[in-house]
Amino acid sequence: MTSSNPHPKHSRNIRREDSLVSDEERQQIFRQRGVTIWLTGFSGSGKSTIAKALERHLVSSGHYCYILDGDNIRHGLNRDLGFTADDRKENIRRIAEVARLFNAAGMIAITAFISPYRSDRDMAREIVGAENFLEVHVSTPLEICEQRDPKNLYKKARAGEIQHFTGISDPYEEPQDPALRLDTSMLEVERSVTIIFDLLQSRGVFGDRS
Ligand code: ADX
Repeated sequence: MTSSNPHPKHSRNIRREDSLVSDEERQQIFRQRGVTIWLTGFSGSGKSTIAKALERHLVSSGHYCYILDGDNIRHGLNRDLGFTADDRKENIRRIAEVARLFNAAGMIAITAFISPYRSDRDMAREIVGAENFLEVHVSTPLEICEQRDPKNLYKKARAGEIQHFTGISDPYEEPQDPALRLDTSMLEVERSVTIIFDLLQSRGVFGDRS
């Protein structure tokens, strides 16, 4: 137990095991580096749509990736969490830990969570590792997200039937320096995918293969 351990009670008498397989070996097998594409933005901004189209494109071009999506993860791993600031923080912490494991396994993780708090996204960057963390702000304006209202949630939030709804009765803190900003009211989905793919290439994620 070290004094820097924030949870000494739960984490006594454990220590990390090193793998006999190096990151470099995994990168050679997968011919890619495991990174996390962290999509953040309002509900209805287009995060899931971009994530799915990007996953389709990456897999079609022979890459390994997997989507972690708010609505899906909240049915399983994070089914015990709601939407208070503390619960959102724990939601993001667990997702970041999962993304880190995916990356360590050689997989590209695409995450689609509102992740409204800057401090939580900073925590995610720290957990994943800044060198592997690409923050993408899906910056579609709130008015457009509310017009789209694909799940009728904005209507319910306006009517007071949902509390703490991001953009209506809860804050969204915009990223100050994201790797990309994509406004889906201005960009076709395929254009957004190309922009992210080009970013991955420029960051050397695919080595010299693509
Ligand atoms: S986050 O804030 O913790 O990152 P997350 O992305 O997991 O949120 O989940 C957001 C999804 O949960 C929304 O797309 C919406 O479908 C649903 N939802 C239900 N209640 C709320 C709420 N109060 N605020 C935001 N989204 C909500």
